[in-house]
Amino acid sequence: MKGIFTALMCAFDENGNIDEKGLREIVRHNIEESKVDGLYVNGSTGESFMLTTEAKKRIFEIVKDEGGDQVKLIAQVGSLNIDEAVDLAKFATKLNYDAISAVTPFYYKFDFEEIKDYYETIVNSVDNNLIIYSIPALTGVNMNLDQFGELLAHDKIIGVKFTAPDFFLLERLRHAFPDKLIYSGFDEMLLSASVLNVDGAIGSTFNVNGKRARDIFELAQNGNVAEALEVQKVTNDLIAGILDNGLYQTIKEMLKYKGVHAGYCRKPMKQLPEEKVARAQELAKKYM
Ligand code: MN9
Repeated sequence: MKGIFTALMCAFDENGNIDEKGLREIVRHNIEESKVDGLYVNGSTGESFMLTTEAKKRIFEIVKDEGGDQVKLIAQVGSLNIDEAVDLAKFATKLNYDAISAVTPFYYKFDFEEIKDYYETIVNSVDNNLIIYSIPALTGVNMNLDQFGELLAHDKIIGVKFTAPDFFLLERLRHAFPDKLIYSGFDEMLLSASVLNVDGAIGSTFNVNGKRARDIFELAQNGNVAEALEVQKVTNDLIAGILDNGLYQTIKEMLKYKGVHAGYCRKPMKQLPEEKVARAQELAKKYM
């Protein structure tokens, strides 16, 4: 379960329906071109928090069918509706997903006892392992080292997708839990996380920049930090361009430029105006 995992995009048509052919092409592109070790399915990048349960299940099925035996698969099942989270965890486990993951419960400012109960309810409902998805900037949930420790004390809670710019906490976590899986979640900070000896990374930009991500991670692991920094610099020129132009829409337009039918983002995400589509195409031409 170590290595480079793409936070998988999903292709939607202009009405927001899953474009199955497009989704299959995105999976293939990640396996064949980005050459990643695994896929993180139905996370933020998959626009999962805007989808019905039925759509999430269909995506789990399609991705398993298309890529299942060639890469590791992690199913993000977190939801404010805990029954949905449990239902999805069971569904993905039945499909043989290698692990499940759940975002910290957000919006209602749950206390830690409630957060712990949420994770235990989900993980105890399945015969599978769980990776905590921590992304404080979007959820508003900040856990400290002791709280991570309380969750990670559970045998089946095997790791954390750490999407935060807090390298002090990341270092503390790494040293406190040498046997747990810690994944870097911000692609623009991959080198900084890699030198702290994370086990891998999960990122949206790996859909279009998977090889550079692997280079950064492996160069840093082998102590070639100066070389890794060169690759991170190019990567961050690309990521700055993507963020400036509209994150998910731009990645989709870049994929489309390469012949991958990545479709559109779901409302309320908006479509890119023509000049931004052109900008995305320039990025694809330059960096892919
Ligand atoms: O899964 C991603 N987070 C979100 C991790 O999309 C919210 C990252 O890969 C970022 O998209 C990326 C750009 O900031 O680092």
